[in-house]
Amino acid sequence: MEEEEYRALLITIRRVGEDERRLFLKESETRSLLETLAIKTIAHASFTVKEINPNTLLGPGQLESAVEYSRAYDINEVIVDSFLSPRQEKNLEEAFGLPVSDREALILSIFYQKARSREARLQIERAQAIYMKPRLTSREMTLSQQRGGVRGAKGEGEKKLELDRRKVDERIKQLDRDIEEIKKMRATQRKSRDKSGLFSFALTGYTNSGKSTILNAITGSDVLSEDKLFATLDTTTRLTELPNGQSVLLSDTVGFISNLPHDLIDAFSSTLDEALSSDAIIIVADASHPDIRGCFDTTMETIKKLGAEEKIKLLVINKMDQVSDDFSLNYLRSQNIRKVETSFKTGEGKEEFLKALSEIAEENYETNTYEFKATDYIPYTLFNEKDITNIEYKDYTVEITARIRKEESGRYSKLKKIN
Ligand SMILES: Nc1nc2c(ncn2[C@@H]2O[C@H](COP(=O)(O)OP(=O)(O)OP(=O)(O)O)[C@@H](O)[C@H]2O)c(=O)[nH]1
Ligand SMILES: [Mg+2]
Repeated sequence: MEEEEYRALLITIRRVGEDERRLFLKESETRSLLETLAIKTIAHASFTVKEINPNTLLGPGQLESAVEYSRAYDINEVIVDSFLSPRQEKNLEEAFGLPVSDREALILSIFYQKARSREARLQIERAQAIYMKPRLTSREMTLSQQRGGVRGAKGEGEKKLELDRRKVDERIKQLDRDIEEIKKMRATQRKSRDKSGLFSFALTGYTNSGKSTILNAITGSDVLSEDKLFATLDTTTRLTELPNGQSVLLSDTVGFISNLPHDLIDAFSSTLDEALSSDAIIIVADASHPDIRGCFDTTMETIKKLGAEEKIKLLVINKMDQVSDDFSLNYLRSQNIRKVETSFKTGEGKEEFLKALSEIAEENYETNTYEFKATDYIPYTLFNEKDITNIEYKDYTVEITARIRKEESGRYSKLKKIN
């Protein structure tokens, strides 16, 4: 059987006095989200509201014309480009006689489709469950069951949840336990990774900025990279050797988006924690994006929320082959962060990027010489063989010169440092 065509009416809300350009950018982003989900936007209605109606979002006259619209265009799903309360959603579904999805549902649905690893799947299922819970009591069974059939924006999650709140609670608890398990495993992995003493970088930034492309170009891995929002959700970490011979770790992370639902930030916090526990954060910005500033601000806010601001060490201004707006580009150029300008399409700036990584990693090392008694063997065991650059045996003492990580200098504090 052919898959049912998905014909959506997109409703956007304009607040009186809202910035026109911002609104336009927000709308085009929503269209990209819909494209990613392969949803056809058949009609688009935009309503200016003075005050949001707590019951129906739109005013009564506006709602009436929106419903007429949906009939005229033979729409089978309504998408509202805002966040709806469960009550608003229920009332709108009744008025339209159709499933209604909001921005959160769209993003959840994309995440659901793209999640690959078990952890990402558990996290997204948990976010869906939390999203659906307050919506289950108020919803009429008939509509929800119907929706199960439509490839609705809320996707499979709803079918799986079975419309019972108590079951949802149990499921959330189970998911929490499973996620906790994985977190423990990750922590163990991380410990062994830390022991390796390798310096690590996390690539972060707005969705579609080029993070996966950079990981692939540098490490020769083959993470999915495509011109869609949220192409990759999973954290991938690869070992790579920099031109100065130093081995470092580079991780790709889930992209950010403005108005990312809270549950989702929570949901992905363990994945993000993992990435942000890297030694340094690289922000990748897309110089061809129509809203450079908005993307950068969202990225900064999200990193701040995650408490990792101090780790930001490099801003990569990527897609320089496609710069659209020099004025906004200056916003990036004026940031007080070390910068490189690149195009990972043409290869421009790749060398500088690698050089920046070497220097950032290098800043975290120092080379010291320690002296200790020749009869004392314990100090030897403190050093990794590969870190030792020189050993001198004197009559009664030994002098070891080693390259150590600054943050680990405490380990050597009992030894006498002679330069
Ligand atoms: N023109 C141009 N396109 C680029 C450049 N770098 C990456 N792209 C393209 O931008 C799109 C997104 O790249 P990705 O690497 O998937 O971006 P991402 O940041 O990983 O995105 P998400 O995983 O969705 O968060 C792809 O179509 C890339 O081919 C560049 O320097 N110039
Ligand atoms: Mg990616």
